[in-house]
Amino acid sequence: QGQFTRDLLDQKFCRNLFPLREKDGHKGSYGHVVVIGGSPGMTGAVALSSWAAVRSGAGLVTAAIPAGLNGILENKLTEAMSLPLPETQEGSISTESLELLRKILPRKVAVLGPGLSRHQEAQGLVRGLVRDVPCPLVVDADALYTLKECGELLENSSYPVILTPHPGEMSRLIGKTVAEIQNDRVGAVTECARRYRSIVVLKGARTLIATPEGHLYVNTTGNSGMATGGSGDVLAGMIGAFLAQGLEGVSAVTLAVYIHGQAGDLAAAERSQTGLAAGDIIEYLPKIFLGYE
Ligand code: NPW
Ligand code: AMP
Ligand code: MG
Repeated sequence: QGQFTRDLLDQKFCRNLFPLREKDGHKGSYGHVVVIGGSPGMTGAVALSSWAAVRSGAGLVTAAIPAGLNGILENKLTEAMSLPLPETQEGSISTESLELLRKILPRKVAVLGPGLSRHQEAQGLVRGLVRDVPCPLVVDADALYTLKECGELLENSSYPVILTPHPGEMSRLIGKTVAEIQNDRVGAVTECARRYRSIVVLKGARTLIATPEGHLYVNTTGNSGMATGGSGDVLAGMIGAFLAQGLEGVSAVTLAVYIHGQAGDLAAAERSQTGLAAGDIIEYLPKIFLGYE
C-alpha cells in the first residue's frame, strides 16, 4: 500500500497521447495489426477485434484464423485481410501455425485470443508465442487461459506485453476468487502486473491498468451497457491499433481504454444502455476521434 502511483484517466490526459496523422502518412506509417483467434462458434470475436483495429487507425489489419473460417471472415471483413492457418479437426487454430506466425509477426503487432478456444492445440500456440515474443502483444480472452502455466516466460520479452482480463479471467491468473478480486481490484491488478511482468488491464466498471513498476491508472469512462458479448474483443483490437501507430505500451493501453469507454458512453446516450451492442462501440469511434483531431 502506498508503493504505487495513481493517475485518473481523463480527457486532458488522453488528448496529450492521441496519435495525430502526418500530412504525408501512408498505410505503412500506421502499422499492421494481426488478430489471432477465432474458432467455430466464435468468428464474431475475431471479426469485432479486427474491425475495431481498422476503425482505430491501424494502417493494415489481418485476421489470422483457422482455415475453415476463412470464407466467413472474408465475407464479414472487407477492409481487413485474412490469413488462413492450419487447424485441428474441431476447427481451432493448431500449434503448427506457430512457424508461419513467427515468420510474419516481426515488425507487426499481435492481438492474441479473441474467440481462440481453449483447445490444447490453440493453447500450444499461445505457449509458443509467449516463449519468445516476436512483437508487441495483446493477450486477451482464451489466450489468457494457459498463461498461468507459462506466464513466467513473459519476463524475458523485449516487447511490450499487455494482458486484458475481466474478473473471471483474472481469477485464474492470480488464483483468487472473483469476489476476492472485486473486493480489492487494486490489489489484484497490481499483483498480476508484477507477477507477469506485463501491463495489465482489469476490466469492468472503473477499469484499472497497472504496470510492473507499480503505476496505476483508473478509467472514468464506460457504462453497464457495455456488459455485452464482444465489448472486450473490441477493446483488444483498439489497443493493438494504437500500439501499431507507434504508441508505447502504457500510452496505447490507457488511450484505448478511455476512448473505448467514451464511445460506449456516446453509443448508450444515443441508443440506450439496454440496446447497446459491442459493434455500436466501434460505430461510435469516428465521432469520438473527431474530438481529438
Ligand atoms: P459468471 O458465470 O458470469 O458468474 P469466460 P468469455 C466469470 C469469446 N467471445 N465479466 C463468469 O462468471 C471470447 O473472445 C466471443 C465477465 C464466467 O465464469 C473468448 O474467446 C463472442 N466474466 C470466449 O468467448 C462474444 C466474469 O468469468 C467467466 C466476470 C470466452 O470468453 C462473446 C466468463 O469468462 C465473447 O467475447 C466479469 N465481470 N466476473 C463472439 N461473438 O464470437 C466473473 N466472470 O468463460 O472466459 O467467457 O469472457 O465469454
Ligand atoms: P469482456 O468481458 O472481455 O467482453 O469485456 C467487457 C468490456 O466491457 C470491458 O472493456 C469492460 O470494462 C466493459 N464493461 C463491462 N461492464 C462494464 C460496466 N458495468 N461499466 C463499464 N464498463 C464495463
Ligand atoms: Mg473478453
